[in-house]
Amino acid sequence: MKILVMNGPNLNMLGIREPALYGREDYAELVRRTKAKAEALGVEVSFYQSNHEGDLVDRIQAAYGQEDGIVINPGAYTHTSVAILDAVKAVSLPTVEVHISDVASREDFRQVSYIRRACIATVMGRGIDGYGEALEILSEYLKGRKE
Ligand code: CA2
Repeated sequence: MKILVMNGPNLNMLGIREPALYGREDYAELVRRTKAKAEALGVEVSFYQSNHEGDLVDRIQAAYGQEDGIVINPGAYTHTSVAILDAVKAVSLPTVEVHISDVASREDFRQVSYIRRACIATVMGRGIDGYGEALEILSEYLKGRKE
């Protein structure tokens, strides 16, 4: 089972500021911890981070026929991007949305998620461990579909 773990703009800057919102761990630690969880689940993972909307769309399209599912934190594009929503719909791969912070209790504009309607689940407010939780949800879902 192959899962793509994607991160949008500014998530490469994790750990640099705003620890109260996003924790003290950096992006490298997010990758390390999520890889460890993937190994425990017996899932193959690849990682992709970009600050550019079109590059995120390209990577989602490239997952078609190559990966079985997607875990995605689109960063600020969560709240604006119809293009990323359409890409996820186009490839029709089961997708879990992740947010490090609890977006539901933040500014109004962060409570809008375009991608959510194309996702099987959303994990938020669990820090970087939320990516591992998302992997777990997705691998259970994919196993259920194969049985
Ligand atoms: O909570 C999340 O995971 C977010 O997707 C993170 C995005 C934010 O725009 C979303 O509303 C919620 C921000 C990414 C990280 O931004 C940083 C800001 C300061 C220092 C380091 C990273």
